[in-house]
Amino acid sequence: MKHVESFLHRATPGFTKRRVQLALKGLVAFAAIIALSALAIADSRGINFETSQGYTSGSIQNQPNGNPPPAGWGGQAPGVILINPAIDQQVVAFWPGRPASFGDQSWRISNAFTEGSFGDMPFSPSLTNEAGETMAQNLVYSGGVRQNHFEVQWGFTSADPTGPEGDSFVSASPDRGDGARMSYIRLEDHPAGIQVHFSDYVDKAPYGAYGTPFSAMNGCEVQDDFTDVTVATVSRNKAHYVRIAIDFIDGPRNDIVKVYVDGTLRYTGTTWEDYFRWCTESGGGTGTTTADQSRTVDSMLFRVGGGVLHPQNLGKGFLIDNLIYSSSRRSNECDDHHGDGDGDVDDGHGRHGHSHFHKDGCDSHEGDDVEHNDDQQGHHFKSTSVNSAAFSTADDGRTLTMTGIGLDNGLPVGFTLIAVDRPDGWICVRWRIYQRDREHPVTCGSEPAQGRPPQLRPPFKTATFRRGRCSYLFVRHFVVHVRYVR
Ligand SMILES: [Ca+2]
Ligand SMILES: [Ca+2]
Ligand SMILES: [Ca+2]
Repeated sequence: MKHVESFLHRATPGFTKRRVQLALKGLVAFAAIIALSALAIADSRGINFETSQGYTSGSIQNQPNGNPPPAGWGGQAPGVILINPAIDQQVVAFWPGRPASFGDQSWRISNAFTEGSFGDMPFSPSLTNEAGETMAQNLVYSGGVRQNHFEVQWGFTSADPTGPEGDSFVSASPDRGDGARMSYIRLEDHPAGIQVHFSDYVDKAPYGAYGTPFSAMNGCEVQDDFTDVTVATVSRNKAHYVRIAIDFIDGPRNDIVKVYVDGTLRYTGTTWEDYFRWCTESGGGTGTTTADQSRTVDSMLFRVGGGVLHPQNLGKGFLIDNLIYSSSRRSNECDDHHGDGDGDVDDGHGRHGHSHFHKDGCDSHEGDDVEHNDDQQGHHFKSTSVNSAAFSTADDGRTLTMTGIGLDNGLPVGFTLIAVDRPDGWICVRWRIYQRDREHPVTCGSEPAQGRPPQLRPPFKTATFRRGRCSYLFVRHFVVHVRYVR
């Protein structure tokens, strides 16, 4: 049996070094700094319409700082169509009764003037990286690195919360910059409250299909149409927030749009993908994969459509503020996770060891690695492959569980490593066994030590030892400092 040793994490402030009596022989424990990264945002914009961001009172055209699209607000671009000056919209300062969260300045828009057009309506600044299906059409209107997830949230309230409006509305849509809207939210201001409407395009059976114009036509028949769902009715005199999260998934009838109002999921629907794919009026419906595709998005189109004038709403309408939108990649959420750990261990008597782990995604990836080296004890473990990993998040922390095989002082073992990023507190010991598989694969039991493993205090998390021809490594929950990479 190997010499009994315990090691203390020397990088944990407030954790005084002390020896811990261990019942097991040959224990080596180490602690690590781990980094479990979450989904990376590829590209985002946040607009509060304040002077600090370069916004000033007046038309939103070329704001902030005189920037035309795509860096600033404007009409369709490229092509540089200006926002129709007849549209009743402007950045306003110190609006009476504005919600505190809106700051000093907001953007006001009303439907005093409307029209049936798209290109001369207000478009927000473009993201660098568009979002859409792999084959979605961007033409000249969006670009960058194609992402498949888009999120947008904005705050709104009535600019005239005590008025008798019954016909005040504005719509907002993720768009690539020319009016090819992929989703839709409409705000309607009424004396009883502001209604939030959502619309998607639903292809009912028989479904559109690639092949011929006749197979495609099934996606744009009389039974197929845009919906109009009232997802919430909220008060007129407070700030409310609507958020839509879109997963663009290749192929028809599968995009996912989740609509949240004030943080609560109100509706799950789809995009307008199959309108563009199957309807000839949008350029689709040919039956070919070249023409029949959905569209990309990289900005928000705020539209006052219809063509009917509402002069009584002049100077009223809605205040819009705190607009945030982003594109990101969610091909396989598991593949967007990464775990890293590095730990130096010290027994307080000059002996030193080092541990390291790295894991990308949930399947086996090149570069995955688990190592522990302690020269003084002559102990070296290195993984030969990490076969799987699972990342989970709970209220009390994130967990990375890795399984694989490796060499423990040259002898083959299997292993499980559990890293928990819980920042403090006590955690019950959990054990996993490495079983060496040499000449006799089943000679190593799962309870190799006398009695049960001891309750170790944090930050210990792993333990290895040998008995006879068997080599074991225990991994337990542990507590260390955590560094998040977002
Ligand atoms: Ca503001
Ligand atoms: Ca259909
Ligand atoms: Ca789709």
